[in-house]
Amino acid sequence: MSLGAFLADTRQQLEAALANTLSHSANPKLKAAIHYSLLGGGKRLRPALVRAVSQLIGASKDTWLIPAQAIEMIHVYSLVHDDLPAMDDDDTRRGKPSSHKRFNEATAILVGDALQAEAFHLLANDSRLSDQQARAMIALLANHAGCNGMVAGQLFDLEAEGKKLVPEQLERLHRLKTAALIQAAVLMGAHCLPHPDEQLLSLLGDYAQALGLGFQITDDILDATGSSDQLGKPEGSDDQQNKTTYVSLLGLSRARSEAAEQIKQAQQAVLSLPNAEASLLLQIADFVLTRQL
Ligand code: GRG
Repeated sequence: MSLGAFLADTRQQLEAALANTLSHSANPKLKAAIHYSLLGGGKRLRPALVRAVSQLIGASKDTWLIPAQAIEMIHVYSLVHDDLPAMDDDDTRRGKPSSHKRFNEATAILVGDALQAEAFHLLANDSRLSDQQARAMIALLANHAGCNGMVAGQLFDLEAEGKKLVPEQLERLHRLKTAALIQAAVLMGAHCLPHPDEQLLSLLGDYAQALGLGFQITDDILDATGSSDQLGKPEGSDDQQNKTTYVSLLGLSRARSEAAEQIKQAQQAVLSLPNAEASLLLQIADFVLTRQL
């Protein structure tokens, strides 16, 4: 299957599963607001990573779907909260009004809260996962999303507004804010098999860290060079918020080389894997570098 077909098929299966999962919400307004936020586009990169890794290690066919939904829920909660006036204050996301613009701030906060709870609820209740697998995935996701991952990075990001960061500070911020969740996606994919090999986990962890940083540097380049129509959010928003980015720190040309370097490192980490399915991980890495949104 080509990467394009793989991504399209992953998106279709994921969205069908998410639509089904959402049908149980008790509050119609909450349900509508979650539906709007969760099913309104997006590349579905993290679910694709869960599936690609689960295929690579030969996990049974549909095991990826629950962790894929869970990680996308955490990702979408972070986008909804990130767009709020108290955070990045963005009016558009994925080419549409942000959730707090379409509904209101309180509803957008609650959408994020509900998605976070739902992600862990899904993992705790799936009969395809053994208790041990569910526990491993819950611990992984909580760790990478929370105090030692994305939330910690988000606060570093907010604290950095108007300050000039040095490269080490910028890297720490993005390893937490962006790369940690990408790493969680890859490692949850590995836990689709009941007892993943430690050496494999280590290689995949290296792949994901470099991929996550490459993803963020590319995001900074797109923010500086893309149009808002293309991005589905205002272009140049990092600049307007007076944030240090890889582009402001290194310049466009060196930022491009650094993104390419990280993607090369990600690919090298999985080149030693004996399985032809690793080619999907190599192609996803190329996609992260060459994407236009
Ligand atoms: C609010 C706890 C909390 C965290 C927010 C993810 C995040 C942290 C902020 C989003 C701001 C941002 C532009 C981060 C850079 C990298 C990133 C996560 C971009 C968005 O991810 P994509 O490109 O989005 O995968 P789609 O819409 O394709 O799912």
